[in-house]
Amino acid sequence: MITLYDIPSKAPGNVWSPNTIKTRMALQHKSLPFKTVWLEYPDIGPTLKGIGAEATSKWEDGSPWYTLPVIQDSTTGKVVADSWKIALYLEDTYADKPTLFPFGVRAPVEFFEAYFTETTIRPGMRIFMSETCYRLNPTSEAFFRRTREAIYKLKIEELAPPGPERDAIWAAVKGGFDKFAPKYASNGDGSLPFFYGETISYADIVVASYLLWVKIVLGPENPEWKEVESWNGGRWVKLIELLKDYKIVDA
Ligand SMILES: N[C@@H](CCC(=O)N[C@@H](CS)C(=O)NCC(=O)O)C(=O)O
Repeated sequence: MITLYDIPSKAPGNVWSPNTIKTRMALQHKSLPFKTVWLEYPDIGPTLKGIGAEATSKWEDGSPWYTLPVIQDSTTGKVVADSWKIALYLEDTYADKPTLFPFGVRAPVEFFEAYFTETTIRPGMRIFMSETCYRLNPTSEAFFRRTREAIYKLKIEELAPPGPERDAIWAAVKGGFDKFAPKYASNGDGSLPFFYGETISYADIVVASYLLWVKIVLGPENPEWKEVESWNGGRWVKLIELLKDYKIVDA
């Protein structure tokens, strides 16, 4: 059995993190059953150190920065950190299951993820970070607030206050999606929904995971999310709909 470590929230079903949603969807694409262990932010480092997970980055002071998702696979005894490394691990370890990387190639998907996040997500980080903070449970919220305020050198409330500053951030996010959408749709006659046309791959899981993050932290009825739904001919709602069988919330 695979154990997925994830971060809970006040959102229905707990799930919100784009990186752990990628792993949730990847596990389901491969039809691999898993169970979730929920960790509030302050417990991530100590717990992961305890199970021998690798840190994925470093804090400014050089100390290890532990992040989720992490999976622990009781069949192989392996502990894997980082959503991309987990996708590769699942692909290699469970090669007989449906592939996350059609044609056996990973590089196009790795480049795709980097391009997608840089173009569409990075411009909106101030909005997404503040909205994430408001959705976390109190102990996580306090940790997230302290660490992110230190990084941005601003109060969370100052990251994307309503008004012209926030409108400009949204305009940049929309500009990013307008640039990205025609490239994503450049297979066939432009109507095919996935990176590989009609075939779901890890690339589509990445896009859907970030969209679900935005939808969850804003809330499905939020006017800003409703705007996203209308962008690029409704392509993003359709994508989420096409991946709806990959249930991101535990049964
Ligand atoms: N490159 C990592 C990034 C993971 C990441 O940033 N995870 C966030 C949640 S979305 C986290 O666990 N942060 C813990 C912290 O900031 O202390 C991956 O793709 O898994």
